[in-house]
Amino acid sequence: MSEIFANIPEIKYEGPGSKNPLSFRYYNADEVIMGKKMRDHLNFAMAWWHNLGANGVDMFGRGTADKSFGAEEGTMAHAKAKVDAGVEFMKKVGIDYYCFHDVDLVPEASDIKETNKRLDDLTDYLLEKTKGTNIKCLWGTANMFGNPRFMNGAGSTNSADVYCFAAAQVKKALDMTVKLGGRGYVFWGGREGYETLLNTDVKFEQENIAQLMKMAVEYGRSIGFNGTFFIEPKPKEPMKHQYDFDAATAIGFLRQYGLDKDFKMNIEANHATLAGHSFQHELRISAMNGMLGSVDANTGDMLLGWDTDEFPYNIYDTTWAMYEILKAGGLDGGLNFDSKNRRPSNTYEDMFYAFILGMDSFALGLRRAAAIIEDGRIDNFIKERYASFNEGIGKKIREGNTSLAELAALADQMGAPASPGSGRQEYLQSIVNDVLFH
Ligand code: XUL
Ligand code: CO
Repeated sequence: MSEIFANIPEIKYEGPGSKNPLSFRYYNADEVIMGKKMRDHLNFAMAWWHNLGANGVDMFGRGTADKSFGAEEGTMAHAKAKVDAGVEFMKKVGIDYYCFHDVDLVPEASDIKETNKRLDDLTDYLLEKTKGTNIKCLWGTANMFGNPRFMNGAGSTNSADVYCFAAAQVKKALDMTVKLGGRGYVFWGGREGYETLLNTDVKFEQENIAQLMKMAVEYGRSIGFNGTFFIEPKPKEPMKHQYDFDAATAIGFLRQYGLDKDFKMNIEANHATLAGHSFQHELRISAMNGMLGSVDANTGDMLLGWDTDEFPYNIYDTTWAMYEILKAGGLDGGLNFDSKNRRPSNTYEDMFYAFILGMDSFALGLRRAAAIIEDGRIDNFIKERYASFNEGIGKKIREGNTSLAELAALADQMGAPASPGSGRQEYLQSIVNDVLFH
């Protein structure tokens, strides 16, 4: 069969000095960093919806990129052409995983039975095309936000009939995730939130979402899904207020409803910044709760207030993300590029440049994060900073072996505490720059 990306070769590692635009400067898949191959630290994945679907359409204009791949859009022939393009693309950039929503794979029919038949066909075709390769699913999900039936939410809908359709889609998406060898299953609460409390019972809606997730766990485990369920927090867009605002909110929800053993977080960089946090903050909050599961690797534009889903470029961000991931001992999932080309970057070559940028940015981040950890100055400083809790009354506080009365008596004796010491932020930042750029 003829190539779709005919003028693009396999992208190879050529090292930092290379001027070849179709090469990696930092991503060397089989190179070992801190005891593990780069490919296994990073587990890069392609988001089916952006790379094979997004054509640059926005609120003000039509698409600029041709993603027909030689077939008529909206047909099963096109759905299969996307598989051909996706598999060729993944082989050429050297990534082993993809992520999908049900309706990214096939055009949705008006009857769900017909949609499911199309999904069966398409997943058969996808398995056939990836046979003999390492390419498989990282995670699957159901799109429960695009179809008008979900206008009032999916798990959070006011309509029991619509809730049935949400359940049916989750069931089918779980079947497909298992069929395609997926390591995870994602719930991104696209329309799970509200516009106004004048028509909304928040507690009722959250209980129903939890119930849908419980049924998903029960069903998933019953069909042999041993992977991790993920919640992908996002504070807003499309809803004014979304229930999975950020990692802390989503973790509290999971614990409240007894879902915390089966679920972890899928942290998206652009969602973190929409919530007024840094990417690193969201990763840290997830990791310290034992719930860092997977990552949607992208970046927002700090001058814009919406989800721009850009390819990662900022090495400080990727370094601190990889620092958190290394410290957490890795991910159950991987780094899914939930990222899309800018509208004017509309050629096939641009799709490759985008992945080269994203993969190299995270590969460089991994190298520099390992260097920061191996350098040790930052970690030692943090350890030292809390040293007053290593012995004496500090130790008793940590062990829960004291009381307000004992501590107050000590404060009386002291009169005033010694200075807690400088935070040394500027000194620490200069160490970071030294490790990053020397
Ligand atoms: C939307 C978003 C989704 C999820 C999967 O902002 O990030 O594409 O990643 O539903
Ligand atoms: Co995402």
